[in-house]
Amino acid sequence: MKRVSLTQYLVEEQRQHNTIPAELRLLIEVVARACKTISHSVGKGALGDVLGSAQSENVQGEIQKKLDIISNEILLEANEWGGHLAAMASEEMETIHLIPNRYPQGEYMLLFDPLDGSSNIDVNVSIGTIFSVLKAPEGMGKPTEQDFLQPGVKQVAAGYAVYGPQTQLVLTTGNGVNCFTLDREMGSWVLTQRNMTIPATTREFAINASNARHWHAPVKRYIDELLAGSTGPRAADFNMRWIASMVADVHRILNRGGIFMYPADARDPSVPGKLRLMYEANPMAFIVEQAGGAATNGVKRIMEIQPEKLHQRVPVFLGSRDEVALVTSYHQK
Ligand code: AHM
Ligand code: MG
Repeated sequence: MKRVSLTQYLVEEQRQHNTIPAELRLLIEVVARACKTISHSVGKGALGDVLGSAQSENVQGEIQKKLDIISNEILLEANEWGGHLAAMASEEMETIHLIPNRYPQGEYMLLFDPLDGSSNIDVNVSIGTIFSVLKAPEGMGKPTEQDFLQPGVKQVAAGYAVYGPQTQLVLTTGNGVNCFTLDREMGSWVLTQRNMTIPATTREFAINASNARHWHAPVKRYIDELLAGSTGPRAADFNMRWIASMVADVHRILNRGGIFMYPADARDPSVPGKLRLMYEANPMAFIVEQAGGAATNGVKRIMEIQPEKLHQRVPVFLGSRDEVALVTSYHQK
């Protein structure tokens, strides 16, 4: 079979659909190259002295792991010089990162979670990088946090890399979802799955069930019905998976269907769920919708939420369309 590289795919997409201008192509290639470097560090583990905590906290008050910081640095450094970006934002940085004056400023804005699934780093379980690309607003001067606060429907590209048994890159530019596998010997990304699609129905769900006592009524009802199995109202047995790396859970759903949930719960009304809207939920929602799935916060489409803060959290229900519709309908009742 003829191998199609990431570069070739991007060039051909631009020729056929006009959706990936040269600057965006450069951006995607630079991010993909950074993910290659992160994958290399992840793969070294203890041999590269990259495991463990960094003795610092991020803006969300979470202890940072060494790899969180290393990955953040890799992405910043890789993306500063190309002239394709106006600014960047990251889970690991309190405010936005401007492009240094010595480099030209471009028209795109990049957001990322440099290393998602941090709790899995030290135990050799799949982790990933998530990214979202927006366009700078018309007539923007020096970029501010406000310029980033655009709803997910404005994303021009989104993707993630998953560092698992294989390193893969899943990408959308608004024309379907494609998956590239890193050829470690050649150092290149090779297109291995075209037009990934999520089946509308599923018998598999993902939620951290240790929070069950805090769930709100609609989530309780939905999960109780799934757990009741073939003798319950759903008249079917459901299987459960929870990796605690959103990237890995979403990757499974893209490959064989399923529903992923990280709901808000009764613990602290000022913290609606765990996942962040702008660099976790939105890019994943874009990918999932492009693969024929759905993504809501329980009430509305995630990508239509107007962000108010860079690090805003949001409840997440995403994956197979029929199940997302059902749990969303329980919230609306
Ligand atoms: P992180 O960005 O700090 O790694 O946190 C996000 C991760 C998601 O990947 C995952 O779905 C979730 O946190 C797991 O949370 P929990 O430990 O509560 O199960
Ligand atoms: Mg994360």
